[in-house]
Amino acid sequence: MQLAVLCVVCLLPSSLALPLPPEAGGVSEPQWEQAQNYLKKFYPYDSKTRDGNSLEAKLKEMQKFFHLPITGILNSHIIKIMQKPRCGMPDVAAYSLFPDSPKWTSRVVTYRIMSYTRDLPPYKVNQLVAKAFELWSKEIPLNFKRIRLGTADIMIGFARGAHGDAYPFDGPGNTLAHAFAPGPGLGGDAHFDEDERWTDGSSIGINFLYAATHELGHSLGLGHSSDPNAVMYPTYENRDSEDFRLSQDDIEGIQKLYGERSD
Ligand SMILES: [Ca+2]
Ligand SMILES: [Zn+2]
Ligand SMILES: [Zn+2]
Repeated sequence: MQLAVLCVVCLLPSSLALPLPPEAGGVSEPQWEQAQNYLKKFYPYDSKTRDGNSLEAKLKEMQKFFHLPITGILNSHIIKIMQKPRCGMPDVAAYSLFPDSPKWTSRVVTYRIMSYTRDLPPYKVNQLVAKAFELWSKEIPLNFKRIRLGTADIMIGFARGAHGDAYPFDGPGNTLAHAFAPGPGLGGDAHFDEDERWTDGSSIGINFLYAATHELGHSLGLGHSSDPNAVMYPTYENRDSEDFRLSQDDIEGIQKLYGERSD
């Protein structure tokens, strides 16, 4: 399971060099802690550079990803980005660690919704998940079929805290959801933090259609994009749910994996 393998690497704290350079002053102790945790979590491991595992290198990776000046120095602007609610998957191009980009090989991919949120009626969740799949399937020659029993390729659910995989959720805010790249078992599965307040756009909260479209992008094999207009951008931005759609960057990414839909 590709992401599990990746995260075994990222969860080895002993291999991390501490701390950031002394210029990193001007941030409070809790912010410093938060920054270290953020960088360890979302910039887990870079096999390409020799010092890719130092916090300074991770900070530079993050600055590059967010199109900021690459200084390796922590400041209040970066802290602000770190405090935004976001997806729980790392920003490093995870799949580039492996020779083959994982993808589904059958033309029909099944999904099952295992558990629901108390924030939305179940029929609404079903509708929004179907819509999220449709946004992707419009662009690629894959069809998604919902099943109600048994094991589906993509198992979808809401959970809080520790929920049976190696990536416990963290209460309200910060990590909103995560999903696994295509593969057997946990592969393709998408989990949403039940400690968030989920909305269909009609009230305050995290837009579930947006989050579902993003997570299903991972379920189909896409990593994060550094294009702020992309659905696959890692931080959550409030979007208009009415004319919400994939960006050109998302479409190019998914078609690179699966090709174009011909009908
Ligand atoms: Ca959370
Ligand atoms: Zn993500
Ligand atoms: Zn999970």
